[in-house]
Amino acid sequence: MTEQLPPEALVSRAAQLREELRYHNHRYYTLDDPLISDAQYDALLNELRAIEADYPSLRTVDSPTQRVGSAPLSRFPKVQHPVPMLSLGNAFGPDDLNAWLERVQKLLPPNTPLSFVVEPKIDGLAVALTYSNGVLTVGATRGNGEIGEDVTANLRTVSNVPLRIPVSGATPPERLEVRGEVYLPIAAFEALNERQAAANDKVFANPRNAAAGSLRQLDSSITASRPLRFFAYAVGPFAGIELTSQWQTLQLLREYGFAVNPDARHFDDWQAVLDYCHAWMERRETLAYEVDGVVIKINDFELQEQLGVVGRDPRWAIAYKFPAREETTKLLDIGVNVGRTGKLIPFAVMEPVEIGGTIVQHASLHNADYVISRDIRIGDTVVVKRAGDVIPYVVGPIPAGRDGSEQPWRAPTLCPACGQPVERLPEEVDIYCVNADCPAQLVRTLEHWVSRGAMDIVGMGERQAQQFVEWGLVRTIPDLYRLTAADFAEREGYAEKRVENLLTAIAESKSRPLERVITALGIRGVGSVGAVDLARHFGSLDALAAAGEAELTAIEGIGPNTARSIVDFFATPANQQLLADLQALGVRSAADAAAQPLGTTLAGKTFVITGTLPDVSRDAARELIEANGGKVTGSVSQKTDYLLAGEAAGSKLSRAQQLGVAIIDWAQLQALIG
Ligand code: JCF
Repeated sequence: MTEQLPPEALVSRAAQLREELRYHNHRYYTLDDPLISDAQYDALLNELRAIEADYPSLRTVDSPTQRVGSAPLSRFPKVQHPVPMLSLGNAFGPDDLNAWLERVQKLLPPNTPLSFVVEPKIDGLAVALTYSNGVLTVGATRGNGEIGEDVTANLRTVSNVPLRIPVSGATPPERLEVRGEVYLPIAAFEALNERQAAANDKVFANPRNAAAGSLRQLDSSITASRPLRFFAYAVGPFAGIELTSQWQTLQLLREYGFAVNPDARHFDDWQAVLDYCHAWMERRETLAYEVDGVVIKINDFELQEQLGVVGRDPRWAIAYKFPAREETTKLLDIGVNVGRTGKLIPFAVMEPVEIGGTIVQHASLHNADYVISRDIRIGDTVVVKRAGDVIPYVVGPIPAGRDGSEQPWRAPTLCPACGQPVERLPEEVDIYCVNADCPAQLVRTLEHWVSRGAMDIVGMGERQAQQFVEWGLVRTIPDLYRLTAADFAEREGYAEKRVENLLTAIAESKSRPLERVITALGIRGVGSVGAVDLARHFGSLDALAAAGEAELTAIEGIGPNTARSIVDFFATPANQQLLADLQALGVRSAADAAAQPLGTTLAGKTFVITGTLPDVSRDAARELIEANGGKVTGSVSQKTDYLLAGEAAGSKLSRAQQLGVAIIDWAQLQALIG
């Protein structure tokens, strides 16, 4: 078959892609300092692959599509891998996985029985450890798969890399090369970045880069100071042992003393493989380390041999890649919000970017210190992360992407809302507006007061809170209960009927149960769960206000900091005035009958609620549990009887699984109550 001459435009596009890919490849693999996200890199690579597939004559021997990885730095001795270290082809959904299985089946005799080994794909860097008569002699990075770097001294510092095998002391194999992934746990990555930022050192974009940067230190004492870990997942050349399958290999490696991923599974059934892959999409959040997909391998080594390898990708294995949770984009501006307590919170305004199916254009910058210590500048290309149910946040800048036009940010010295000077307490990373009359604080306080978990005033939200403060209608919370229809005369968007509904909703909120009033007060450390404990214990605001720290800390769930902040709250004259005004206006301050249990079906049972429930809010679920005599707490422990789990449940779910706590859904809860 003769190929048509490729159009000029494609010839030059292919050349351009190759050059860009080579550049980014070098930054990523050799310098551990990528300029673009993995997803962006993959998009470029896929575009080039597509062009080369249509016009094979454009496929040069040195095209990045023909080789994964890059040349090692010259500073470490090079190591030739006796058997090349493979990479993995990618699948991005069940269709890709099914297509892979079909290809495998086509290449094998009809009806060959297949079994699969599935394991989470660790986002670290691949290494090969050579053991001669049981002693670790050489440790090398993967490099380009053919030639890696000798980082033996550094690998020896990785605490769970065995220096001698087997652990049992039994006779070692004559020769064994163990392959696996070196990684940095997420908590260690975050702690490392904190330290790096504090020391004005480079902040790593992700745990993978941090692991690579740590392993490729010429000074191995630096490597030793980073808590790297290793998971073994394959073997290279070996002599003196017999291995016939991937599953058997994992068992042997574990016996020898290697860490093998506890979540590796062996399945005969393809549907079980697909289900397991799917389950990992959510479970990935629960691990202490970063996982970017799932690896699926044909178990039997003979079948692996028959299937063979194309380029660097084995036909007998595939990586099912999860949607990326990290992207790079441009930081357009840094805004500052004023919180309910007056805390100034910087946030990033960015060029919109899609992360895991959601368009993100705002992200947290945590606090002023974070922005300054990481030297995040307006105009920078930044790494943004969106994981699980946390608010997207900026991980850090990519300084190499700067062109000089970026503007360093300075922490505000005046409150952006009221213009009064801000304060910073020594030893604290946060800046506060301490003006008690700051309108932004009032808006936030009001917003919180009317919110669903607090006084639940329907028809009021952020916008109304903003307007009422702006129009001077509300200067304190009690003002809310002094509003009349006349206040809204002639105001756009406030027709007669709407005002009537709003005033009714405000009036109705006066009889909310005590725990909601306590929640609404917004005492630092007291959330809706703590408020229930306090309401149960004290029965009235007056009793709570009179409590001392000792009595408060004796209540389960109330720690010393919260106890202190409760006492401080009620000791503050402005708050005493607030409570007196509310009482005078008819906001109830005694325990409501509804707060007492209606039923006792759940008496003595402790629940934790997590995830998104169908049709009901978590607050409503909590009220239902409490109305039936049950107790709801915030975290899973030995004492938890049930975890009520909804969609996208995260770490609480895995903790409950670990502790063997019964996990129920909304329908099961209703069934329990009857
Ligand atoms: O966890 C991994 N990152 C991982 C990478 C696991 C594996 O079983 C792999 C791999 C890369 C290549 N297996 C191959 C063949």
